[in-house]
Amino acid sequence: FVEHREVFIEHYGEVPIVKGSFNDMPKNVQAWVASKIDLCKPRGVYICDGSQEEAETIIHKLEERGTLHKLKAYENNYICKTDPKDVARVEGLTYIVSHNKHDSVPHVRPNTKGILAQWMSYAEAEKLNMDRWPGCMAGRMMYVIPFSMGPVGSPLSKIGVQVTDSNYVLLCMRIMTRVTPKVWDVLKKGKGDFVKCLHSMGSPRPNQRKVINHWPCNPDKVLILHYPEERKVTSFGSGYGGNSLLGKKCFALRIAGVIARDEGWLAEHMLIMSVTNPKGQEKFIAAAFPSACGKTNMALLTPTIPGYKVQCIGDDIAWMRFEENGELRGINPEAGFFGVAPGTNEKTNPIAVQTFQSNSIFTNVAETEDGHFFWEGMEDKISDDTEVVTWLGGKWKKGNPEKAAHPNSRFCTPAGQCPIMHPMWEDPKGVPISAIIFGGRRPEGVPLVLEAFDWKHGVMLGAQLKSETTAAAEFKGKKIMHDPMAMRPFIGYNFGKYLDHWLEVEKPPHKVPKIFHVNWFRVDSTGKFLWPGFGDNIRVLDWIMRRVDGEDIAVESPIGLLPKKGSINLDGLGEINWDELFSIPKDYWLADIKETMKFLDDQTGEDLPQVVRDELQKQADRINAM
Ligand code: GTP
Ligand code: SPV
Ligand code: MN
Repeated sequence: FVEHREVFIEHYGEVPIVKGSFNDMPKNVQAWVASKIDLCKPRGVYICDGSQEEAETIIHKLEERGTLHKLKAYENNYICKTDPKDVARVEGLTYIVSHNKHDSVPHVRPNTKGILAQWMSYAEAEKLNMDRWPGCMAGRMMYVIPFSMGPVGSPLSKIGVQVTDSNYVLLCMRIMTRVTPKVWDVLKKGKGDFVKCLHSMGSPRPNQRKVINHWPCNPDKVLILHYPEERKVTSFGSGYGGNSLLGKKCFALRIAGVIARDEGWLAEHMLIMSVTNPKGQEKFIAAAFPSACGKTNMALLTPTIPGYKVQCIGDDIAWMRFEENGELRGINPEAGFFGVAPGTNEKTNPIAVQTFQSNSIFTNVAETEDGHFFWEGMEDKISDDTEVVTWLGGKWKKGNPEKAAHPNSRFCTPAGQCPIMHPMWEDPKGVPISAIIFGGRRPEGVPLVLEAFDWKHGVMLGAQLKSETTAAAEFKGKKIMHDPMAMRPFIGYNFGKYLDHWLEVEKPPHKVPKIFHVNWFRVDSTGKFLWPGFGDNIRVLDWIMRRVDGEDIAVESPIGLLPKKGSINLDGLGEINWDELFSIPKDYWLADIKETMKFLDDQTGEDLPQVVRDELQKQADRINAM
């Protein structure tokens, strides 16, 4: 029987096409895949269809090999542990390649290391690639993954094809994007444009490096390159999330950001949610917080005050464009959540917990002896003598000071399983956005919420965004870092031009939303959070919605419009120190604005829009006059 089937197997040269049909792919995809077969020399090519059977076959194989481990307390939930050297995005090895350097990065001031994207020349990229790609898939299968960012065939959606030698990546891409051969038809009917996404773990057989946790990778040679001019990404050496699921940050933010600039729309690191108040009035809100600063939690928020309803459109990435009638409409280009596990529990985020009860992949979490996932924040779920196996494979019990799960451990779960997805979450037209929120982890000085005076001031507030570093990237320890627009790691072109683009969308007939800034993370002198956060953030959203409706509940301050005392519903919260939560210490803000002006001047030099410079100066003058 097997022999009989062999007859129907296509070949590309010597390389068998073990699944799918090479000839069914559009001609330009065939040509691109062929060139990658020639380059990477896999032992076979597997053209994916995204089906359930396909996933089951792969999962079964990975279970046998030990890469995946079934969590026996659930249906179809699996743990995957990576090589401990491959646990987060690597910003330092992520570059934009372009012919003209300043298409990609701003003119930084002399002796300044630019941190708003890194540029690499074509010549340098070619040299580094030659040392990596030839033969890098030897002995491995090459998976060809057709995917759509956004609903298949919708006018706002974009198509990608990822070639990878990682079947973990295939399984996660299948959750995070729409993987389907229908993509071929869309390409054949349309202009045929697709984003080329090439990925390899960089670990050909026989293995050159010891494989740890059945997770081949090549940490010494990680290199993530974006070629916006060619709508192309190449990612080598890492299998982890944002480094390897190329539809996500590489395509949907860095490459799409450039497409968005060219076509007049916005690709942002934002959640989109809907809030309905007790009067039945609904508003859609987009919010940009840096990595691991609360987007997933806010997008899935369970309101603590009665009568409010929250529904989710997306938790990480928003593509937004202005319609002819001036309305800003946004879609979530993704199909799943790749969310931070630690801190997620039935109290903080019950909706996420319901969502990942099945069909999910957990990376670098711990496991209890009875087959439940476990991580920091779930201590209530286990007893003192429950045995836990940590993400590193060690034995662990409650009270052990080590971390059971990696701080950047993640759940990968289908958005369609989330009980509060909005009925319009896959609507090709998107949803109308009436407020944009920026925020970060600011233990000191920054009030719970403020409103920008206008669009220009709001863009400046976004540009000055800062946050404490988290485990989502390679930075060690906690320090306050600039993360303008929550996009520092995800910018695909000159950040000064990016700010210009934001400023330019304010023109007739565009109705620009109000812009706000929030901070859930301010602490008191003992280090305790001043604000309970999570479900109680609905109280701040309620204030924001009332401001969008023009209610007279704000007072001017040097840094923006603050809530009038008592205008945020604090019913049932117990002790909240309003004055401390909203104080704006003059010394702090003077130092902060000075530092921010220097940062933006150093980092964007002559590319910083004059409007932003003026807004910073006006803010500094207001603070000085306090
Ligand atoms: P990425 O997926 O990395 O882009 O992150 P994200 O912005 O979606 O962050 P996420 O919602 O996953 O939150 C990250 C961490 O912040 C989790 O450990 C949460 O428990 C914590 N967190 C989220 N919201 C709040 C809040 O309102 N208050 C406090 N104190 N912590 C929060
Ligand atoms: C982030 O780091 O912002 C994430 C996770 O959402 S990753 O997909 O790894 O980028
Ligand atoms: Mn993110």
